[in-house]
Order: sequence, then structure tokens, then C-alpha cells
Amino acid sequence: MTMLTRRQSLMLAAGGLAAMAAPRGFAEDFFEGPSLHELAQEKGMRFGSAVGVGDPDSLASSFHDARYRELLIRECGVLVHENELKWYVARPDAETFDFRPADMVMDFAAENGMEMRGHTLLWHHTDWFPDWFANHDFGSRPGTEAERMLTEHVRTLVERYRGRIYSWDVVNETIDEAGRLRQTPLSQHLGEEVIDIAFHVAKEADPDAELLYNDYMSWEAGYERQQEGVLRLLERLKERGAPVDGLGVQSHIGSGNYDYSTGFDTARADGWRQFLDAVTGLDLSLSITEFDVHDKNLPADIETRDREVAELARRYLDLMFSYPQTKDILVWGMADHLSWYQGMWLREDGLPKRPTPYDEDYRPKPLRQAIADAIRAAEPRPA
Ligand code: 9MR
Repeated sequence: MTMLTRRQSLMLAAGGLAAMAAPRGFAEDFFEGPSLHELAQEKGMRFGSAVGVGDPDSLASSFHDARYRELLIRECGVLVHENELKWYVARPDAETFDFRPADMVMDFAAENGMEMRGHTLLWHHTDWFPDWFANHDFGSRPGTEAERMLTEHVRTLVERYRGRIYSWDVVNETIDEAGRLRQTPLSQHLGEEVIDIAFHVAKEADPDAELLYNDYMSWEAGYERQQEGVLRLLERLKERGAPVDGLGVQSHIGSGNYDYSTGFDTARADGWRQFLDAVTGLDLSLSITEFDVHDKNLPADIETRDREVAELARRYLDLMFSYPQTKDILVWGMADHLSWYQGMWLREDGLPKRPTPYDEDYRPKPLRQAIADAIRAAEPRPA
């Protein structure tokens, strides 16, 4: 029997659906040639994207946009929840869990043969816990209650999705830009052990899942101490026997600190390599978990902007893919209008930003080409 590629089956399905007054663009070709995921697969890698459901009952949510869904199906082999598994969504209060939005993404992925990553079991940062958390009564034995609550949370999520989420961002962003462990009510009662507990409970709940520490330290100016802090934390975790498999390198590149005129210069690239060498030297894998390119400081002209974004992406990805330990690349949004950057650090000219591979009409941009070229240029990953 001839095996159809996923794209071929989709074309067939889309043809069938077109006869039933399909929404505009449903059978549209978004790109020429193989999909990003097909290119990645050839190298033993994965390509995917974050997906947000927003208000699950609102039809205005991009998640219900047929063209967007089609684009995800065509390009991605893996999805990750943008917000749906965070405590402030999944934990309406101390006793309950709400998995409805998260399950919508899980179902969509399963129906379309995509894998799932899990983000995140513990965003160890006070800003990103639900409001009730700050006033939670930890009682007379606060350490015991903190451990109980964290264990229950991690176990419930990992067990629920066991065998369906192959990789978790167990802990997200716990090292601040000064290189210190962020403090929350959990660390107040448990100290740094809060991190170890999250990893151990996750491992127990799904021994086969890949467990990552995920953070935004980057090679750009201003992140040197955060890099150092992350490295030290990973060393301590390994020393204490915490089951951490790898580092999630978020890769929100081109930040406000980045100077496009001096570029990803040799000194910066060398510094970044030293960091990655030290991380991989601990026998940890690398994953690009939240890739996008900030164009806040680039000129208004779209052609110039898109070109600079694509060039920076290519240099960065070539470096990252030169590590055979880098197998996954997930973008933080497939189309510009869905990017988190639209509402943050606005451009001085007020123009919408262009940080993702597709524009607001789902047309591929030079950034999509840069990702494809970087994957094509990468050596096949060891099995
Ligand atoms: O893209 C996410 C945005 O919709 C949320 O409002 C925000 C706060 O939950 O989180 C954004 O995603 C972040 C991710 O979870 C962790 N790394 C940084 C991402 C961008 O802020």
C-alpha cells in the first residue's frame, strides 16, 4: 500500500471538504515544497508551534479560524499550549483543575497526528500564579502544605497526559536576570528544593517523558548573569540527582537589547557557544522551545525588516543546529497577528510587528524560508 504523506492526505481531505462550501482558503497552498515538519523529520528533528485557545467559548478565538488550523496541520508536527496549562488557567482555585482549554489543543493535535509538548508545570514566578495563590493559607506546617500542593499539581497534569505529552517544561523561568532564584510562596517554604520536587514528581508520574528546565537567558547583552545562574542551577540539579534531561532555550531573539547594526557578532556567538558547551557538557539536551524574532528596533520598511529578521534567525539557528543535541524547534506563534509581541514593547512608529514565519494573511515570509534553509543545512541528528 502506498503511504500518503500527511500533506497529501490533507489535500485529499481538503478536496473533499471543498465540495461542502469550505471556508475561504481551506484548500489553499501556504508554501511550496515540503512542510517545515517534513524537513525537520528528515533530519531526525521536530518542528512545531505554540497554540493559544484564548476564550474557549469565543468563536472569535483564532483557534477556530479554519485557515489558521489548516496552516498548523500543514506545517507542524508538534504543538505546545501557549497558556492553557499554566496555573492561572488550569487552577481556578486551590481545589480544582480546569482542563477544558488545554484539552481542546490536545484533541486538535491528536485528530491531526501531531505530538504535544507540555508548558509548563511550574512557572516559578510570582506574576504568573493565579490570584488566589498569593493568599493561600499554608497552615502551621507550611513546608508540608507547599510540597503537597506542588506534588498534587505536577502529578495531576503529568498523569493526565501520560503518553500524550512527550516532553515537559517542568520548571519555567526561575532564574532572574541577576542570576538568582526567583522567590515565590513555594520557595519561601521549600527553598530551592521546590525545583527538585517538581522534577522528581514529574519523573515518577511519567518515566518516559522528557523533562526540561526552560528559560529565556540569551546570547544578547544583559543576559550574562542569567546565563550563569541557569548553568549553576543545572549543575546543582544534576549533582543532587534531579531527573532533568535538557534545557529549553526559549529563543525570543532580537530583543530590545539587541543591536541589529552590530549583529550577532563573533564575540557574542562565542560567548553563547561557551554556555551551550557547558550545558551539553552536563549531558543535557537542547530544545528551541519558543522561537520568534523581535523586530521592535528595525526600520518600518517591510522588506528590510523581514530580511533582517530572517538573516538573524538563520545565523542563530545555524549555531543552535550545529549542536546535535538540538532536536526540537518550536515557534511561539505561526502568524504575526497572533504573536504575544503585538501587545508588548510597542514599536515607536506604532506598526504591527512581524516576529513569526507567516504574516497576518497566512502568507509565508522570509523568516519561514530562513527556518527551512537552516533545517535543510543541519546535519541529521543521531538517533
Ligand atoms: O505568549 C504568552 C502570552 O499569551 C501570555 O499572556 C504570557 C503570560 O502568561 O505568556 C506568554 O508566553 C510566555 C511563555 O509562557 C514563557 N516564556 C515567555 C513567553 C512570552 O512572554
